[in-house]
Amino acid sequence: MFRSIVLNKKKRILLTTLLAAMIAGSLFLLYRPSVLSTGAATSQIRTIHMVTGEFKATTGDGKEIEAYIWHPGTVFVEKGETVHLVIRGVNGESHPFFIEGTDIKGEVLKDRETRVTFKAEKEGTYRLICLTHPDKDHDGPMIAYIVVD
Ligand SMILES: [Cu+2]
Repeated sequence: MFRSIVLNKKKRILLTTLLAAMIAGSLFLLYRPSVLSTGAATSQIRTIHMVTGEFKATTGDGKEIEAYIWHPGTVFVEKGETVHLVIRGVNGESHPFFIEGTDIKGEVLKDRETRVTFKAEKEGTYRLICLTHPDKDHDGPMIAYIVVD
């Protein structure tokens, strides 16, 4: 009699613990941030978010200098992997661009998102170049590097 009560108590604790773990696991799967579901380990197409930014400074003699940028400036993609690049325009009105070595081109406008699909079968570094700000003489260089490895 005494023995069966002890066993039942152990089972109850075990069952309660198991149930709590299952509920916690279910809640995590239901409410985890969507950022966690875009990892490379899944078979889904990965989305890489970028924005346009701007650096500004004044030189010692009072001259204002600036450079537009893609942020992040370097992204990493697996060879043969398809990714969506979603680029939001924050600084600058318009950034027409192309990706060197591909036929991908587009334009990023302020407060808009531009989406392109990128896939490279060849390893290497692909430059995402803004045609308006390609170098320092045109408020750049606004160039991001897509490293395919
Ligand atoms: Cu630009």
